[in-house]
Amino acid sequence: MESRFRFTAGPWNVNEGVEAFGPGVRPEVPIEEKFKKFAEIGLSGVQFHDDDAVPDINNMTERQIIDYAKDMKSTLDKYGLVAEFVAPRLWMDPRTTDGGFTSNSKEDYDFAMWRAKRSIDIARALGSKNVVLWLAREGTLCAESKDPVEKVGKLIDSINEMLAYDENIKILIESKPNEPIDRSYCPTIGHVMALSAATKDPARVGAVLESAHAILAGLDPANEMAFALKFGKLGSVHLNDQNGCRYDQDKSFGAESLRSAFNQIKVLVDHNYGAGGEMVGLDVKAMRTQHPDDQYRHIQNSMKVACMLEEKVARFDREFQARCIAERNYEKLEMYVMELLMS
Ligand code: GLO
Ligand code: MG
Repeated sequence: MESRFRFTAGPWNVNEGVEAFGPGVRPEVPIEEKFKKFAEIGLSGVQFHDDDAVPDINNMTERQIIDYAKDMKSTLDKYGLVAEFVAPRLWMDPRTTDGGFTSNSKEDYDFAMWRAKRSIDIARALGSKNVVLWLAREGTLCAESKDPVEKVGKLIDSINEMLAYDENIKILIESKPNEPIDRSYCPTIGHVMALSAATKDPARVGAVLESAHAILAGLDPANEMAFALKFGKLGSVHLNDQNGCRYDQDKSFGAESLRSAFNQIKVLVDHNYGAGGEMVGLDVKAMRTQHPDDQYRHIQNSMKVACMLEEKVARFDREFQARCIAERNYEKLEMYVMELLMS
């Protein structure tokens, strides 16, 4: 399918189906097989956690980590894929149980900074300028366990340290209001913009907006994208969908609300998203019921919906819209959108 966008996904988007109430139901797929399939279905790149790229990262020297990442880059090259970003996985290791940058333990904080710097090294080796911070456990389960003012300061200090470590790297913060913690210190794009402005080099600190995370925060994904776009700070998007305020679902893009999906694509198209090299991540999860022999379908479906919506955006009648606006006849405009989506 034709698209103005370059799509990506992470190795974690093809998984065994482990969840809180049951174990994996699909066999593990080797990373190279995922790359091969990603290329076949039309993705342009891969998103990485640091330990997706370098699985044994904790037991390797800094030199070994870089060399391993360079080999991973050769594997990517083989399939014509690029690395979109590297994200330190600061939520699995026992040393990140209380968070990384906002942990109450000094040793654990140091471990988080070590992983953040290794992520920068890995990004460089993979040929990417982006490090994504999904601040998974930066917040609280017990509100009284941390001083929120001090911890927001710690987030800013940590980002400053990363910016100082490499003068070319860009930090993209992925906002999310909750899960796995109860209350996050960086729940929305507005918070990301404020954090960015407070760092030593705001031009190098942007945002990743994930549709489901905006919905979990009770916000509109397209307007969250728009907010970051206005500040020139939308560095990536994670398109997916979510059925209201329940556990984080990472449903296929558009599967719950086509009109919301349409408006996300519309704001990206209208504001030339991608012109600066930004890519469109599909952070989607297959249903646990899905058989291993068709376990890329949720990614393919999401990409197909995005492309079909691009086509709807191209057909969106701007003159008709202008007339409706002039008449202040928004009922007419709304019905036009419904008909466009259903035609
Ligand atoms: C989880 C996040 C997660 C991140 C990924 C990259 O809710 O969406 O999938 O996007 O770890 O940082
Ligand atoms: Mg995400």
